[in-house]
Amino acid sequence: MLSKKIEKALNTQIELEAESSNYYLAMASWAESEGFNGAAEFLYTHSDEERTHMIKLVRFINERGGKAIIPALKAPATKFKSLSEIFDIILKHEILVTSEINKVVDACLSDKDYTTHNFMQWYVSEQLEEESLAKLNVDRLRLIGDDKGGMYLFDRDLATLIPTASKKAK
Ligand code: OFO
Repeated sequence: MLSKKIEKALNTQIELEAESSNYYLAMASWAESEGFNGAAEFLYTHSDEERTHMIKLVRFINERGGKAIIPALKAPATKFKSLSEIFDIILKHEILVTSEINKVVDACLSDKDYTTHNFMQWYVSEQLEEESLAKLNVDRLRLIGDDKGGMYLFDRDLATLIPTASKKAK
């Protein structure tokens, strides 16, 4: 059975995952409308992946006798300056998500909730992958700078960098 404290922490995490999904969906839509088709593909997949992270939490809370709360979300930005801006935002956002996940893990330990602690380990390793992928893209974009040919190749190659974690989450 979940304690109220852990239930609340997990529900906060649901909100963050839902926000991530919405945010990346807005970025995907912007990229598609700007003709960055590789980036759009990557971001649509990323958005779906965040949704699976959210659902995994919803089901865990309910299975353990708690009540998952599906949150209202504020509208994400609709305009972005560039792919560089998008990947800078993603990296910052994923660093924030990692620190929030660490807080949940801390709460599990102080509550001696080893079942939830074990469940959260999936998120801990997932964040490692998400942060390193976001950093890889930020670094590549910094090298490309304003080079249009480089940007074309970056966008094209993004479709091959689609994270595999969405499969693992199911
Ligand atoms: Fe759910 O991993 Fe990103 O936010």
